[in-house]
Amino acid sequence: MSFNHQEIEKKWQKVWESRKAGAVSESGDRKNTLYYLVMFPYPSGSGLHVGHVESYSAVDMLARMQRMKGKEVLFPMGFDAFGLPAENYAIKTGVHPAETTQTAMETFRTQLKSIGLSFDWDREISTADPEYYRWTQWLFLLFFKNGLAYRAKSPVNWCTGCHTVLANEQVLNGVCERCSSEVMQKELEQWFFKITDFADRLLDGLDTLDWPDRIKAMQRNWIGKSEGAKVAFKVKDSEESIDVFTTRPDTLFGATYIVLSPEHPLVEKIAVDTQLAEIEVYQKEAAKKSALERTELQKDKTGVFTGSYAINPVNGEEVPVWIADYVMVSYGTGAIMAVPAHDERDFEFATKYKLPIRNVVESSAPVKDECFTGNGTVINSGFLDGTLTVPAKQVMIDWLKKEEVGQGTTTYRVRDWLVSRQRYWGAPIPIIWCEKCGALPVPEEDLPVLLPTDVDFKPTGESPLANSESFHDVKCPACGDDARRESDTMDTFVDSSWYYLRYCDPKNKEAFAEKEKIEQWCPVDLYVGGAEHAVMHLLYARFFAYALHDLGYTTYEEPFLKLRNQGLILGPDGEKMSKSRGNVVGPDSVISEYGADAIRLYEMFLGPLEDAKPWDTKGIVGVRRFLDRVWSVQNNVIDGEDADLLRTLHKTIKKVSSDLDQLKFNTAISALMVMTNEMIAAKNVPRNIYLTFVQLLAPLAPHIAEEIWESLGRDESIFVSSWPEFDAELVIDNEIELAVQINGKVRATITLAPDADEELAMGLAREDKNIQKYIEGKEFKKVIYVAGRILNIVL
Ligand code: ANZ
Ligand code: ZN
Repeated sequence: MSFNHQEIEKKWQKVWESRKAGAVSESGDRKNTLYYLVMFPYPSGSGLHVGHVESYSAVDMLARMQRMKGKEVLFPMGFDAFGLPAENYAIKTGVHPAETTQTAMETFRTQLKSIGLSFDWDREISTADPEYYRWTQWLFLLFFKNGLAYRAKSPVNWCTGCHTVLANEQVLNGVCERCSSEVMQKELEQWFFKITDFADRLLDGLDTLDWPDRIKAMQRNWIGKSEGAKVAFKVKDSEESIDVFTTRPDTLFGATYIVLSPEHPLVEKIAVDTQLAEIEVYQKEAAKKSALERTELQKDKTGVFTGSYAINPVNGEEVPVWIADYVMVSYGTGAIMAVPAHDERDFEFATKYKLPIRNVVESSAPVKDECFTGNGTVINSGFLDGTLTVPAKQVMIDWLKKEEVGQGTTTYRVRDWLVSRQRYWGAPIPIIWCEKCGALPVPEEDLPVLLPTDVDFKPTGESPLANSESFHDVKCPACGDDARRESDTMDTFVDSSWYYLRYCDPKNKEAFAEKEKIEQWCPVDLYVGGAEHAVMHLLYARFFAYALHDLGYTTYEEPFLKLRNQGLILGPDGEKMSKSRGNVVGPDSVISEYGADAIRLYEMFLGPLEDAKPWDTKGIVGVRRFLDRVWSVQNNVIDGEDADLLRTLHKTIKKVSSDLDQLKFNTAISALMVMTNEMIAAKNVPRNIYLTFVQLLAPLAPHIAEEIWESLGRDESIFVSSWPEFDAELVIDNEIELAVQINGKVRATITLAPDADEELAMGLAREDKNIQKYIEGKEFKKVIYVAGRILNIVL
């Protein structure tokens, strides 16, 4: 017997919408609130995909259950609406991004509603809405006024396809993570956020979070803390001195040459005239290479001698200064002391250019390699001789400090976050440039700085906003002279770094969110989204949270206490879904054929939330059949009792509740399936048992649950009913398997009640053939029996 899902689902979606079923009461006790968040989607033209359905359904199920448990659950949805795809589409077709984004958001909204997700739709936000980006701009200015946003010239990543700079995080294996074009290094003036100020705290904070270990490890790596020393090498016959960063100050006596990165500002100052031409050619070549080509991928190290020498402070030795592109300008100090005997890169380089190699570490075990990178005893190193390398580091650091030629230091791999983009579809950076007064914040009352509509989007390398006169020309807010607006826009990751705060107070016109409302909900209790955001989004949002905390806007540092990543849903062929492979399954047709409840259950039933799992078209039929069976039980409802079913019910309550708490949706669904089979087998099902069962099903398959609930005469929504609790007595199993040991070794198992007495247990053991073999004719020394746990016969 089947039910008409189309009718039922539409009916309940309308009811929920008119009742504002996802809304929260703001007056609630903070202890009774939960904030459940899913990563908001980029409203792409192709609509919702099955991956969205997976994570949103999962969290919706939990939100619905928690509400039935009496919690106030904030569960909002919005759109990450700025970004390159809409802009690129506009370049191709001439349709304005605002228009395509609007259409896409409407499609998304309709699709999201069609799966019965209980979002609080009154809190919907769009990052491209001027009422939202006004506050993105305001936050930019807050950072600017507090020294956390600054403009600086530095070598940056330039995407040759997108014609814009990229953050380091957006460069994957040397190419643009979005368009896969080559990324070059360019020296440009750009806007940065001072994420490096927080590096240590962002690292330590990870220890407090319930996040997947893999994500934490990626963040730790990205932040990349390295402890070592800075050492100054005076340049011979010059006032200059070169600071190097090393993690091995214990090998300072083994430094036989110095390498500057080709971009190092000292290169021009210290190189001898005759070397300049060759150096310039080399610098140009290096600029064309990506960071990866210069480091990991580089097979053959190259470099040029500057013609100058530096003095090793520890022994007064003169060592040649080279430039080489295996040294990166933006790491450490952009200069190294090369210790070829103990560093592989230096070894390779020294071998090629016939530079001296001096062994200063002796390994306790015999080593064959000419280059020994491990720890051992320091040799050929004056006052360090005989010391083990690890303590020698500190001895050397103390010496450097005493001689005032160096100090211990910590370096991080993470760079400040480059936030400016030379593209159109983003929030304009709210700065005014005046020749006299410099960079000034747009006065607060003039926010938002609206995106002009009269611009040519074509990426030229310059920001499209620069060619809009109406936008560009402005008076200086300080002196009133002619000035110009900053024409770069912000990286869209800025928009998504604070959106969860706006949900707390989405209509506020005076502030990005009132502190009290933030307090009411934040930090987020559970955050679910794709693992691809491991570094960028999650690191940036954490930086925002720390900064806002320090500036007094919040009382917590970490924004997302618990994080889970949904696994990829693969195509039916087991490959990643992609248009080019033709294996993309869209949710719409599944919903119309089998229903929203079916797709929700089905995606959760595919496997554990965090695993990758292939779409299985046959599986959906099975899930739908399960719902039909649940539906059919209505016809067999009686007013009566059934002790066996009651026991099953209570075990199911226990299992479903604990599985959902642990995000084990697939096993919760299995338990419901098992119970359904029992109800069908029982023929007659007591009304209360069935109703309670339907309550358990409700968070997972909300439409059918509401419908059954109503048709059995309940007039309030099932979602205002209370989540069932199990009776501890009823979940105790009637019988268990108990291991029988002979002298501590398990020889058989017997089946009995968990509270059976020793006499019964021994009786059963004596009946067992296996046990009989062991005990025949023997005398028992001792019998150890703990009901429900163990029976051990000692002979
Ligand atoms: C001397 C030395 C001796 C080094 C030795 C290593 C082994 P991590 O651990 O990644 O922080 N280095 C420093 N700055 C660099 C730059 N801008 N580009 C490329 N390499 C750079 O690596 C730190 C080590 O990488 C530093 O310690 C330095 O080489 C090199 F037996 O100094 B070492
Ligand atoms: Zn001025």
